Amino acid sequence: MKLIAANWRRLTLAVLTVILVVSSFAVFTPSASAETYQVKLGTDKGLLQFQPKSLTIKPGDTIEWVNNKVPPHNVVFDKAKNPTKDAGLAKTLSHTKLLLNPGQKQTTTFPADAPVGDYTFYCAPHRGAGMVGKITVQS
Ligand SMILES: [Cu+2]
Repeated sequence: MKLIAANWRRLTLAVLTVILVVSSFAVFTPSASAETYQVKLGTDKGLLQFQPKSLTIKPGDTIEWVNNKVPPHNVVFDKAKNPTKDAGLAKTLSHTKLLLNPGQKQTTTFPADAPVGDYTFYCAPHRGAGMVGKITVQS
């Protein structure tokens, strides 16, 4: 009888351990709702444009900027062309440092409370050449 009790206790412990391990995975697995999108700086064909030029995302999503052809490039969000004309937000979304080498990456994560609407961004050296893009945030 003692032996059965000891085995039962050991089994209970094993089951509890499995439950703990499985539930910790559930807690630490990031939620599947936030997405990451890639935007190339300079098209594959060597045009002075973002590829893609426009993108629709949700608050909390991330843009990965990948320096591609005809550098240098940067990413500047226009402080006058976002839903609430928020200069501070435009600044935090921007990467003004010029990327010189193909393959360099930067990321911009839109805050979970980012206002919905259109956000215009440009590449400072090539703005005049039309290197302008738009992120549309939808709820
Ligand atoms: Cu550029």
